[in-house]
Amino acid sequence: MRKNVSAKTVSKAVSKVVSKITPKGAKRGAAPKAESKSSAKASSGISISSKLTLPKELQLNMLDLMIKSRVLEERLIKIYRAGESYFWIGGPGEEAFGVPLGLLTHKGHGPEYDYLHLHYRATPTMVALGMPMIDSIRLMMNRATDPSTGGRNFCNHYCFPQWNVTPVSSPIEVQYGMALGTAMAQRRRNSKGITIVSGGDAGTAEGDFASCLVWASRPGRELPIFITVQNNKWGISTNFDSQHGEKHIADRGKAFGIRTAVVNGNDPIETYLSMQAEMDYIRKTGKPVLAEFRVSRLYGHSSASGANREADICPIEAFEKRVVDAKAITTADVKAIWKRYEEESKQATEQARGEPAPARESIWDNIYVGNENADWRKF
Ligand SMILES: Cc1ncc(C[n+]2csc(CCOP(=O)(O)OP(=O)(O)O)c2C)c(N)n1
Ligand SMILES: [Mg+2]
Repeated sequence: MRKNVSAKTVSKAVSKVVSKITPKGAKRGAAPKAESKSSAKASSGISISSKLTLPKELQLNMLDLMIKSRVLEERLIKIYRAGESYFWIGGPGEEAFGVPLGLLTHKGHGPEYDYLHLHYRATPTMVALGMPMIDSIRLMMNRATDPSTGGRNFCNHYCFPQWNVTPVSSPIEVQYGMALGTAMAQRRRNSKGITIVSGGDAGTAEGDFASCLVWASRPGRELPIFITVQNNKWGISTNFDSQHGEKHIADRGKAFGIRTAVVNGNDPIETYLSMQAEMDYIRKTGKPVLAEFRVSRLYGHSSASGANREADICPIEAFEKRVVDAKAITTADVKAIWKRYEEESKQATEQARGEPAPARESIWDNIYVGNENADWRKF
């Protein structure tokens, strides 16, 4: 597949792009440098310090979507606290990763477009793809109107087949195995689309992750798959440093000949540029990339651990400061964005409150294809 592009041409082009976006003195694939004096320390140890840049409109669009996603997630937490939902888990702290991913995805239905195999912290990506706030709230409040699951699954388990967003799975890491399937279909058809898979650092201990590396990199049968890991340095309450002998999770790709990158996922500009280069490489060569994005986890693991704000670096605060300092926007205008989305989230909650819960009869809907064998009582 994609035989018209020689490996040499691609690697030349990519190194050109990479040298353009890599700050002086920094090595591609190396961890971002320690933060500047002015930036706050965090448990993730990753702050915004790069001098990279993007067009002003794109930066403001990213900021807007990051705020929208955060307001939405904080609304979901409030809904949980008000006793109007059972459980919360989500993506605050991953906005600088998720928003660029959504913006760079070729959105559509079928193998000519990108497939997304996401995990439960993917709200920023879904918001950037264009998911209305209310569709997340409907899922959170288990309404029949929830387009992802008809009110049957718990929050952030999105499923948007019209955008190739495959169902988020509660068992972690299985998406790395499933993603191989869409990548194989795309390879077979020599299609323009690529497959994107995301998940957490702790989950990479599972066999599905290793299977993904093996099957993505078979010589002569490489797959067009963007394997991403959001490393927040936690797996519930187990910390990264007590579990990983390797310095970077991405380094594991090297043993398979997979191209790798380690990216400051708290910096939306570095993330955007790096993703763009990696996704271009996959589209051109049909080969995989394993990229690790260092991110924050701002409200703990989930409502199971209290969902309280923690002292990790906030990628939005840092980005806001940067665009305001660059005079791309005023503080007052940023505040107005927060307010507008706050209002939208309240109205959406109000609307979802008035919508029906799933009917009893719908319990077997969407379980297996065409309900075949769905009802165990008929076995
Ligand atoms: C197969 C499986 N094992 C265990 C769990 C319980 N569990 C839910 S989230 C989680 C931690 C995942 O950590 P990580 O992969 O780093 O993702 P993060 O939550 O930090 O984004 C675990 C162990 C699960 N859902 N599925
Ligand atoms: Mg983690």
